[in-house]
Amino acid sequence: MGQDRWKVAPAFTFLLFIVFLLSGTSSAPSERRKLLNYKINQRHICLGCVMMVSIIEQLTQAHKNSTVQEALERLCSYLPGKSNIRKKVRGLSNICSLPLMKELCEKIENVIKNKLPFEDFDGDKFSTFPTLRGYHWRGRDCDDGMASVYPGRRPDNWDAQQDSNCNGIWGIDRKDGIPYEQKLCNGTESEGIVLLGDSAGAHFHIPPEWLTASQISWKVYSDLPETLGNEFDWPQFSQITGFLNSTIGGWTDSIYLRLRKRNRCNHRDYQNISQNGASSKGLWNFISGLARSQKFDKPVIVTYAMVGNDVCNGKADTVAAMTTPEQLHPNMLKSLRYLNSLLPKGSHVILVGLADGTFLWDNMHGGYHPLGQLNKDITYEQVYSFLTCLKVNPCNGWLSSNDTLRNIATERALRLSSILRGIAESEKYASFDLFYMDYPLKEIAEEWRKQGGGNWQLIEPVDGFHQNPKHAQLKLQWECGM
Ligand SMILES: *[C@@H]1O[C@H](CO)[C@@H](O)[C@H](O)[C@H]1NC(C)=O
Ligand SMILES: *[C@@H]1O[C@H](CO)[C@@H](O)[C@H](O)[C@H]1NC(C)=O
Ligand SMILES: *[C@@H]1O[C@H](CO)[C@@H](O)[C@H](O)[C@H]1NC(C)=O
Ligand SMILES: *[C@@H]1O[C@H](CO)[C@@H](O)[C@H](O)[C@H]1NC(C)=O
Ligand SMILES: CC(=O)N[C@H]1CO[C@H](CO)[C@@H](O)[C@@H]1O
Repeated sequence: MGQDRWKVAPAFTFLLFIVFLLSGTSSAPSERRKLLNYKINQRHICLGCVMMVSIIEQLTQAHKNSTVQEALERLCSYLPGKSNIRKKVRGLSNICSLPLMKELCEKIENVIKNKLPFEDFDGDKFSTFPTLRGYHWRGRDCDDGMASVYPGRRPDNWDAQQDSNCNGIWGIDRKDGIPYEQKLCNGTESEGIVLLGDSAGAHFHIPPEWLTASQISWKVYSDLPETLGNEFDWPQFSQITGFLNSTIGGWTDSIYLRLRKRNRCNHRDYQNISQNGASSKGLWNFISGLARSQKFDKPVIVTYAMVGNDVCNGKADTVAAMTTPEQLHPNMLKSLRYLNSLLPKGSHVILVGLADGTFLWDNMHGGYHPLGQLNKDITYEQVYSFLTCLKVNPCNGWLSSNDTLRNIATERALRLSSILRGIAESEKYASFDLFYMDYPLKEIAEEWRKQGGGNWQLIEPVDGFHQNPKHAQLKLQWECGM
């Protein structure tokens, strides 16, 4: 695809950033295209605007007290392309003009909706296209013209003629006339990996360089197109389904890569069905995105990891909006019954408990946000309360200076985790066995301390909320017992 359609302005970035922060609190069901129907309201525009002004201010200072106009010019010159939009931004004198910002947002929405279709020609849910929930999200299709060819399939006729499961193994060994797939894969218990998760699972990340004046340069925005296409998630680097070496810090290691290393027959057999803002309440709406056939496919390991949004929400009465144990229990049973009808026999399902979000406040509130690093003037405590004030705080319970409230959130998280544990202990299913594990935050922090790190380094700097790559890496090591 050409780069032309990506001549976008930074205003979008920040607005979209806000929209995605907000989507961290809603559990609206959405399909590929609906995912891109951003709801933009005055509050987000205002926050986007404040962030813009803040970046411009920093730029005027970092570049020898240049004027706002010069700073804006500079920001524009860092952006790819020479589109009208860029000209428009360049011509902006009143950067807080709400109607104009709104217009810009609508434009990008149209660009994404009309010109960037998800490409899946044979309708098997697997694609040869990376972003927009293509192969960065689930294994790359090796024949997008045939619905019976996709990763994870049990081989047709031992793949003597064609690679029906896209693992790169097919054909017949001339020496003995035995198909390679049969020789190499039969009896090896090859299996795939699926993640049903929230933004932590999808590996949510906004590069802090985008917001930190001293680091802004032309290079900094070069990832922008891909990042937008992936909804600010980086599943290709994530700890469950990651497969590409990271360009956002650290190297990639994932359960998928380990399964693949152990057995090359598992190549490409991964699916991430994660969504920013997902929770047990929304699970039912998107579990149907999972592509697996009891009849035709190999077993899978399914990890259910909704680690925050059952407690986190942006509602004013945040406690009332938290998932209750009485809601969680039937929701989970319904989803598990569905999985039982879908998953091939011999699969595994792992339920991960909720993370304890008091970690966020305890470790972040006094530190400086990237927007405030230049002048040492914006702390996370201020950012959190600003977000609350604008009604876009992704987690009113934990990102709050009210410790009674933070404790209520933690108690609820513990209750919900214990429901998950109880289900894993008592329910039995024919297609899979069921396990529970706590979210190992304490163990991760402990390990990181041993390596000389500080807890705050385990949290995403831009939003002060999500886990970062270091965190994910330590978590994987802990889960894999090394
Ligand atoms: C910018 O101007 C302020 C006051 O006019 C001055 O204190 C500061 O040192 C200047 N910064 C730079 C980078 O020139
Ligand atoms: C595949 O392996 C199973 C057991 O490991 C064996 O019973 C079966 O005969 C094998 N099939 C072929 C076609 O090699
Ligand atoms: C990532 O890079 C490291 C070091 O260059 C290499 O050893 C590793 O195999 C790479 N991993 C992937 C998934 O490409
Ligand atoms: C803190 O939160 C609790 C629980 O929601 C609430 O009852 C209390 O009034 C709050 N305290 C303050 C100072 O806002
Ligand atoms: C390609 C892909 O994985 N698509 C699915 C990912 O998950 C969402 C729900 O979160 C589904 O709507 C997509 O179809």
